[in-house]
Amino acid sequence: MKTMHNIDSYTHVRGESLFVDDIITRQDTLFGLVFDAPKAHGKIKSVNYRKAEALEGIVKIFTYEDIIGENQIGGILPDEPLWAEDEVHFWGQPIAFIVAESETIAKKARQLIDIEIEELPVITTAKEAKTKGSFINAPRSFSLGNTEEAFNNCDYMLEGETFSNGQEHLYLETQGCYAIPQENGSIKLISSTQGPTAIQKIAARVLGVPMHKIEVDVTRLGGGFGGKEDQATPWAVMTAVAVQHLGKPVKYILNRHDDLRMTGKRHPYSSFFKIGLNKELKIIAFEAEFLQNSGAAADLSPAIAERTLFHATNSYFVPNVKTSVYSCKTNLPPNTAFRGFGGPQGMFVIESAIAAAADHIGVDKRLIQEANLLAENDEFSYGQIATQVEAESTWFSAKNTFKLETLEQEIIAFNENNELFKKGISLMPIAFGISFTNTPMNHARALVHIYQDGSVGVSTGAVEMGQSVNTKMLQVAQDILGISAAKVKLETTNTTRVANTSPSAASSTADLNGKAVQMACNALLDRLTKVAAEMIEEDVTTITIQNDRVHIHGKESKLSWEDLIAQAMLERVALSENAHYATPIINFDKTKEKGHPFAYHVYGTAITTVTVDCMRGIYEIDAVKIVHDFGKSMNIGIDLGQVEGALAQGIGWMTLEEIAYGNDGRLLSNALSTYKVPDIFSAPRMIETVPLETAGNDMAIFKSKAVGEPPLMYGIGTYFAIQQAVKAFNKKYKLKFHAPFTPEKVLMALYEK
Ligand code: LUZ
Ligand code: MOS
Repeated sequence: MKTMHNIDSYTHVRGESLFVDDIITRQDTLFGLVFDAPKAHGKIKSVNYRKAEALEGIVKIFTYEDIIGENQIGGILPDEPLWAEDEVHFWGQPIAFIVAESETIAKKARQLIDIEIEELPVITTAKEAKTKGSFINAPRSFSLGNTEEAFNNCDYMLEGETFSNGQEHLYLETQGCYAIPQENGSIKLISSTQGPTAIQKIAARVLGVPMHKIEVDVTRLGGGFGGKEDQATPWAVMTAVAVQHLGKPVKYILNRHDDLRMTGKRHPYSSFFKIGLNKELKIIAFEAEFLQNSGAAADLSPAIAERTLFHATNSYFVPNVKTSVYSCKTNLPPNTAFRGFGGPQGMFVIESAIAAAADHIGVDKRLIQEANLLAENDEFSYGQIATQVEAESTWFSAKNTFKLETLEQEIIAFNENNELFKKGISLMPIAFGISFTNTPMNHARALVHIYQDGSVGVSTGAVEMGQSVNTKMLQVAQDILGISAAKVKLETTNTTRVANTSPSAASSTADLNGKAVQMACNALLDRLTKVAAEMIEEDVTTITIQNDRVHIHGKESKLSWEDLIAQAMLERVALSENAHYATPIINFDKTKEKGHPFAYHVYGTAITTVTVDCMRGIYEIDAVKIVHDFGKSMNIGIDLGQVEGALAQGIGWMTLEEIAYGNDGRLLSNALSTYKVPDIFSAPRMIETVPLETAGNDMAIFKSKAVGEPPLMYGIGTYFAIQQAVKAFNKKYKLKFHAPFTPEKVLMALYEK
């Protein structure tokens, strides 16, 4: 299997990599700071900026009244102002933008702004929003077969309720943008965004200028995780408005507190399930109702709700399914994309339903899981027929490779011999659909230049956010052109070089942009082999390029890459190529809620073992052992890194990370002292990932399957392993499905009567 270091490693380690706040600023740069709502819901009676404006060094305080275009930043639905007008809908909602000669002055000014708000009732939970009929849009519903009839023929039927909390992205680099005026009213925005085109489009709308006046440039992000798919936009647009008025560069980098308070997170979900099984443990019917806590505006919530439905049956085949999802409007910051995009929330519910059923019937959870794994040609509830399914293969391979029965026996023995420590084990299979669920978003472009000295510059719509997509793009160019890595440079992601891009998201960035790079390089290669054929008087079909040299019948010739390029230049052959890729086959009909939305699925199975300290309620994750379907990995080092990172993030979501808002809508978990993320001590003591041997899938770049999001859901296994250990200590514990399973909750469960 191939591997190659992340091409950013060298500059990262030396502290030389450039992030937004590292860009050398112009001398006349001004600094921005948001003034945001100090209440979660209310009418703005008055805002008094006089004292703030009087401060020395304050240049201007911008409000909605300064907007020349539209005060509207909504992506999917037009329901979110850039700056509040007469009402606020969440604590932290931007109201004004202070621009000053320094950040310190802006901070002082912020404290001098007086605001009077007439408070309105605050909704913080999805359940309350549903009761009050507060929704973002109409609910969606998927169905297959007939659940009502099927429930009549079940031997077992269970109903239950689950909750999974939100999750803070905690990208190391906070949100921010540096905006620089150009000639004739053009503005360049250097932003930490997953979606450069989203910023260009929304900035143009708010400023009331054509998109060609706005250039967005992205070098790399210090992490995104979905938090910068839509929510990098407001800060960039604010700096752009300021530049439009002031004609000077404006920079705004959020400090951590402001970032935590003002940005949305993973959506908390309250869900209800009903599951029916027969004596053979086959799941005959499954119903679920998902209440998504969307926050105060749509943001990406409708798309995230949709993905919850797509993943509601995880990697199982269920013949009768009925699921619905409500995007509930609350007074929290608009919740947003987060690795998995609603999929993990859906999968947690069916895993909970299976756990509840197993407990009721008195069998191991894994027997029900195993009896229902998806097989070739099974139909998903949304109509796609499953092909190249690896649900059973990864499951049984994990069982065998990691000797599941031995592990189980060890756990039984350990639990018999220990009073105050108990172990638990769980299996967690995953199936994750690859493609934006919104079919029109599945496209990308690449622009490849071969310079006359033979060096190559590659531009794509992909944003590097630490996931190493640029390394993969470089590998594609290098592989197709047959040249060494040192000859290829990845350029910044810039809207003037690659336009109309989809965000780097949905685990699809390497596939979409990689296919475009592949197409561009193949077109160049075609032209170059013709030039070479003439130069060495050989038939073009015999010619390849490998290791920086032209080869004839696979044998090295005297003609070097450099000489070939020099000759192509003399012959006036085009050495640049722009290619466009759009995923074939995929489709989805929202009126029927049926189609074939995914290019393919990624599968895998994780076995998690944990030890619970039954005196204290704390726990350790002993090991997570995974068989994962990478297809044919084009860079196994990077892909294994993605699995481990995603797993840790999934474990954090399921165990430690507890977002808390007060009833007044104020974020309580507003610092790392009150919001715990996994560190080295809470990570599994051992992670072992074994790639499944498969043929790979042609819709994946070089048959190397998407890897960004799917492994996050292995973390769900931790919840059920802990639950099993708790049950081993306290037989009276009634299973609850309320994530995260924090040590406090574990302690209460251990001593529940
Ligand atoms: N973003 C998006 C995503 O806009 N559509 C998607 O389907 C998606 N899926 C996962 C992550 N981000
Ligand atoms: Mo995402 S959750 O921005 O792929």
